[in-house]
Amino acid sequence: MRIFRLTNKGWVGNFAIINNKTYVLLSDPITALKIYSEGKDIPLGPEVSISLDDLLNRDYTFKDLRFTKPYDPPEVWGSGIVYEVARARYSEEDVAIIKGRTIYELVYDAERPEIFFKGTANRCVGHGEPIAIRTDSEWTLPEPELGVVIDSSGKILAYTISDDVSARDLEAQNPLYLPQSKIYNGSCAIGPFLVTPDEIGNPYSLDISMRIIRNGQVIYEGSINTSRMRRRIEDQIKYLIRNNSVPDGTLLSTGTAIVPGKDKGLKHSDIVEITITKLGTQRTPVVKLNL
Ligand code: DO4
Ligand code: MG
Repeated sequence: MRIFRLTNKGWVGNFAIINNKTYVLLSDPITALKIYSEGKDIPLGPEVSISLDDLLNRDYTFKDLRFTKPYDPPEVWGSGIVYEVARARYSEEDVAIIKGRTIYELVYDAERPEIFFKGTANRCVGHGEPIAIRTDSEWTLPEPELGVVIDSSGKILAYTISDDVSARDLEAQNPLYLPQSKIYNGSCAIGPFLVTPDEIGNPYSLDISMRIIRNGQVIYEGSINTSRMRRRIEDQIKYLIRNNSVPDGTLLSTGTAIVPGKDKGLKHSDIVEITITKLGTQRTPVVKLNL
C-alpha cells in the first residue's frame, strides 16, 4: 500500500493506492498503517481516478489540487554517520577531536549510534513544498535519506523519502549547535508517499540519488545504495526507543551518504530532487528565510 495526501486551499485529503487502484482513505495515515500492519482491512472510500504524474509536477505555488506531506509525523528523529562517507564529515575543517579521533570517526565505530531529535510535523514539508535555508546560515545542504515510520514498539509501518536539511556551517562552528543546525521551519521534507514494507522488500537494496538544480542546470548529482549502510535500521530503532517512549508514527531518518561540497550550498530558488527505488521522487524548491 502507498499513502499520499493532496491539498487544495486548506483542505487536505488522504488517499491509498492498493493493487494499482487509488482510493479515498477514510482514516488518518497512521491509523491506516497500524491496521494494515495487523493484516486487517483499512477503511476505504470510493475508488478515484486521478493523474498522479500531473499532480507530482505541481509545486506549492499552484492554486489548485497538489501534493503535501503524506502525514503529520508527531516526532522526527535522525541517525548520524551511518555510512562510511559520513565518517569524514567536516574533514576539511577544524573538527572536534576526542582522544585523537574526530567525533564523527568515533561515533561511526562506536556501538551506540548517533540519534538526534529532528523536529515535529510543523517543521516538515511535503513534495513540491519549500525546504528552507535559515536566515543565519550561508552553507545549508540537503541530506537525502531513507525515512522509516515506526509505531510505539519500534515496528516499521512504512518507508518514505526524507530530506534532513542541515545548516552545516552552524554544526561546523560547534557541535553543540547541532539542534539549531537541524531543527527549524522547513528543515525536513518527507514524501511524496508512505510505502508499506511488503512493497519495499529488502530495505538494504535501494538506490538513493539526488540532484540540485539551479536556474535549470544540474549543479550537483550523487547516489548511493542502502546496502552501504553500516548500521542496520533495527539497531538504530533499538537505540531510539531505549528508555524513550515514542508515539505511533514517529519518523526516523536513517542517515546520509550523499554529501555535496561547500561550494554546493543551497541557494534561494534551487530545486532539490531526491529519488529512492520504489519510493518515487521528491522535488522541493528552496527558500531563504527572511524574518
Ligand atoms: O552529526 C551530525 C549529523 C549527521 C547526519 O545527519 C547524517 O549522517 O546524516
Ligand atoms: Mg542526516
